[in-house]
Amino acid sequence: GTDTTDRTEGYAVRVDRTRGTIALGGVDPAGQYYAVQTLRQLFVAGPHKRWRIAGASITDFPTMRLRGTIEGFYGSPWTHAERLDQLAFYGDIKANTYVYAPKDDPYHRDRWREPYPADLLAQLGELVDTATAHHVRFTFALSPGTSICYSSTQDREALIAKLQAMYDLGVRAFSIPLDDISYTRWNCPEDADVYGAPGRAAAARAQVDLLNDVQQNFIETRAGTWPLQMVPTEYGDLTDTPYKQILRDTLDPDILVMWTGTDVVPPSITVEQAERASELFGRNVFVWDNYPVNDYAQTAGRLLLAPYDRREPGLSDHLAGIVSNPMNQAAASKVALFTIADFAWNDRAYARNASWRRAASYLTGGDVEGTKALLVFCDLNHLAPTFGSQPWQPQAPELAARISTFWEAYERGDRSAIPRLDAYARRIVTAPDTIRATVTDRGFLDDASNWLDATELWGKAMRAGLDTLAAIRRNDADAAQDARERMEGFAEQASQIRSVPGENRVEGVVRIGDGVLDAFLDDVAAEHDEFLGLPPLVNVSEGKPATQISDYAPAY
Ligand code: LOG
Repeated sequence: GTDTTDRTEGYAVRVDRTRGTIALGGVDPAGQYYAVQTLRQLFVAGPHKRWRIAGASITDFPTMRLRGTIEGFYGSPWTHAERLDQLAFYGDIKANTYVYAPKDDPYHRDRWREPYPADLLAQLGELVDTATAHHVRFTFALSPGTSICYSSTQDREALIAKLQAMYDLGVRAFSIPLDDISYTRWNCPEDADVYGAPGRAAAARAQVDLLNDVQQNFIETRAGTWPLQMVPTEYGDLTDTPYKQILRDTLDPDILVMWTGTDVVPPSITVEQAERASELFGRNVFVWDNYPVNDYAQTAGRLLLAPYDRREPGLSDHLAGIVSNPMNQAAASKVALFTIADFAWNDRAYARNASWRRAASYLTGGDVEGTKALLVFCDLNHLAPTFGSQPWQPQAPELAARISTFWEAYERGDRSAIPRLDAYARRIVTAPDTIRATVTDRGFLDDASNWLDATELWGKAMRAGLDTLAAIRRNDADAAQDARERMEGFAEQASQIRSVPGENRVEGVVRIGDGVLDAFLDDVAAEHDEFLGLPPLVNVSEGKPATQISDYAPAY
């Protein structure tokens, strides 16, 4: 028999090959829906256009209650079509939450008091219905913090009216984010009379007053609603402060509090940190994970395509859930989102590489060559920056490992070194065409277009670099010179490709395998210089890292 489960959103599937039967059962409507999603994954294409399925016995349920995304970035908000596509995707990956909080929707933040015009309201209504159809909770967020007068009845009424309009559309989950606002000055003189001189403790009192009011007099008096969510102004640290004390002691215990980890973009999240955050806020925190968001300076010119990582198994015991803040490019975010949904579903069973492969396979509709090509491409876009200079995920780990193996073999005089790395360089060159032929998601191809173009050129530069080394080994000076010029030509062309205006919030030269692939080309150039009898260049910048050509001088 197949075990059943009583866990929320749980389900069981049994495929009995001898009897020729398939049985599905869900604890609740979401569980039934997830049983079908899993069943779809079990079918594989067989010969003669027939589908095949193996025997299976599955009992499954999510470890985290809330899983999904928060569209919470700065810069170009997702389009209506992108949002509809995302909501369907969340159903496929068993994510149940979408928080609508785009910083640059004026009606969400800057002009929060103003009602949505009819056309935008109609679109939001369509999102709500689509979300519901995929068992996703459309969560409407309103961010009044830049201008609200907490003690003003008029402002409270404007806020409730805005939420009510969304309730009337069918929204049953709400959030009041108070991130990225000043909490050491008031927006109106009256707040000083009611809550005291401006400061962090007074800000906490004012925020709690507003949020408890919304929870008790809006949420609790409307049928079918979920508990209110909020983002504290102190969302990214573990320091106890009067602000956090007041939240923990006086914020209605039903209200969910978000937390981004120990930084805005944390290098990791441990169980101990989550436990501490939950202690500080007096409830299991709801993680807003700033990955793969690419709206800050360090992400200029980047797509972030690494799998979710360095979030410790066991987090599910201390969190209300995890939502990802994705990239301005919705479809390109799917690689990361697929893996984040995996982690949130079952953190203890999460395996980053397996999840990454399945994400690539999903995007190519199971095409084997396409999946491999996509993983080569994702490896070249693996770097995940933090707000500091140190990335939390390294660039191109697969390529870096192959290059370091290559140099060892090359120095040893191993004749297979060049052809072996060249085979991988050829995969880099052909990956873009293969991806364009196999990835079924048009949005992904659009989002990634410039990165695909750059990948082909960097791959060609790498192959020309390997030609340079092969010519050096043959002592063929003309061929070496010619290959080096081709290498530099391709690299130069690749360096001209920039991000699409209006997409990456911080525009820049498209980054592909940077620090790894370009470093390889530099090393090839150095080998060639040596072959020509030119003196090697040394860093003369007095011990500091060399950052410009003038930091280098020939060593005589
Ligand atoms: C913003 C967020 C932004 C992110 C990354 C939170 C809670 N708020 O520093 O809107 O996308 O950083 O730049 C943020 O993370 N503030």
